[in-house]
Amino acid sequence: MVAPILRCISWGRWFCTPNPLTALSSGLRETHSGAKGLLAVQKARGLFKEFFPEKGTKVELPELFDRSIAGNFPQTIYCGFDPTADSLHVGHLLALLGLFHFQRAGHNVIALVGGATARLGDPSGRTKEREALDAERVGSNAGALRQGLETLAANHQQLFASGQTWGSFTVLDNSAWYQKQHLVDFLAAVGGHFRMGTLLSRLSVQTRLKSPEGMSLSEFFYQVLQAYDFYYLFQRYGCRVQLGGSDQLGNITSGYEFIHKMTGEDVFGITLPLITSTTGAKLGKSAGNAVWLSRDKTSPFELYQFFVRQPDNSVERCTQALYHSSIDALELMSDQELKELFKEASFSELVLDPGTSVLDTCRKANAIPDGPRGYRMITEGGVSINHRQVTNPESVLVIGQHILKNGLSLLKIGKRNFYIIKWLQL
Ligand code: YSA
Repeated sequence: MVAPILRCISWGRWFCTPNPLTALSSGLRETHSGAKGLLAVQKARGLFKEFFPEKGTKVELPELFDRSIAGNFPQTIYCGFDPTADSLHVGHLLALLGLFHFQRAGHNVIALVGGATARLGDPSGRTKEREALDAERVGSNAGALRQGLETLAANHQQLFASGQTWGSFTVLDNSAWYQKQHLVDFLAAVGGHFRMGTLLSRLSVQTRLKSPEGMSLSEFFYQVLQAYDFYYLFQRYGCRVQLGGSDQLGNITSGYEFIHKMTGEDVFGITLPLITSTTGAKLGKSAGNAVWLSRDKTSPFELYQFFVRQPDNSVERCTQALYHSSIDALELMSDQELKELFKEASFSELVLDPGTSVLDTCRKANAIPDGPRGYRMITEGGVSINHRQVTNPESVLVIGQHILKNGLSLLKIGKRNFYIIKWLQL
């Protein structure tokens, strides 16, 4: 069972407190020596699912991030978010964290609000057509999403800043380039480069064509717009990588094919695993099971409860990504924020001596009884540190694993007893 704690993700005042431990934690940060390592690290963590194409014709994806290849650094990476609601939700979190990892590694990232695409409705992963949204509604949702993205990015910057050079975080809206686009000009310039057979073969299209409702032309056209966005961002910002949940595979492939046809250049897609509900449905607004990141829609406590409730098998299903997202989020929290979230938890400040063990920690925090009973609580699996079960009482605490980058450890005894430990003299 994981208990990711994501209050710091829900925007609003949770993000307002600068982390007093930033300076301390910066020394403990995972170093991003380049995104070649980042790709491998995040794949191993389960945040990145697939990279495609596996090989470019001129360049391969890892090479783009290899500092030793002159002129190839920094890269620009984008991910799109359609404003079909007035808040981001937990499903968007993985993609956003993916962008943040690239940004910390020195690359420029673009969060694209789909002010135009949201009007058509992405058919990917849907069995039914999306309810049409009028321009006014999409416009106000787009404003809310932009604000959410900017708040998250600003707080990420504030809480995670280190001496290293970060890439930029830019929010764009694709309505900016479609607003001025004449339909006939667009079809004449772009339409001829897409083959119907290829478009029809996409899983998102096939699924919908076979459904009783069928598929509308606007939905069918969606992938062309997303492909054009990728092309536009490639031309304007040199963006060669698009990130998205695995439901975006078809749309990203359309962009890859279009750019390759138009320019002969290599671009790439990176997918992330889909977070699903316990019944296997993709978490999101459409399935009616969204867990919002805006605190006005889902309270921090409910957000936390959502993660606590995740059964082991669901966490395994969406790989380790969710678990690691929770740790990333936990690291973004100040001790003040943790205290607020875990109102019931006891908070101790302890000195970390060399060799401090799991047993010492539990005892010093008064989390387990003295004697053999306390020892057994650990060996029998009742204790976890930072959501990872620890069963060896003698194992020594390790910075980066048992002690987070912000100098905190979250100790859990049994199902619901939490102890927050702030380590002094790290
Ligand atoms: C992308 C690129 C463009 O050029 C224009 C628009 C887009 C938006 C894209 N077609 C889309 O509809 N995205 S979304 O608004 O539904 O979700 C935003 C991102 O979060 C996507 O990458 C999506 O795959 C991801 N996502 C949504 N629910 C998810 C999830 N990822 C993991 N688990 C979930 N439950």
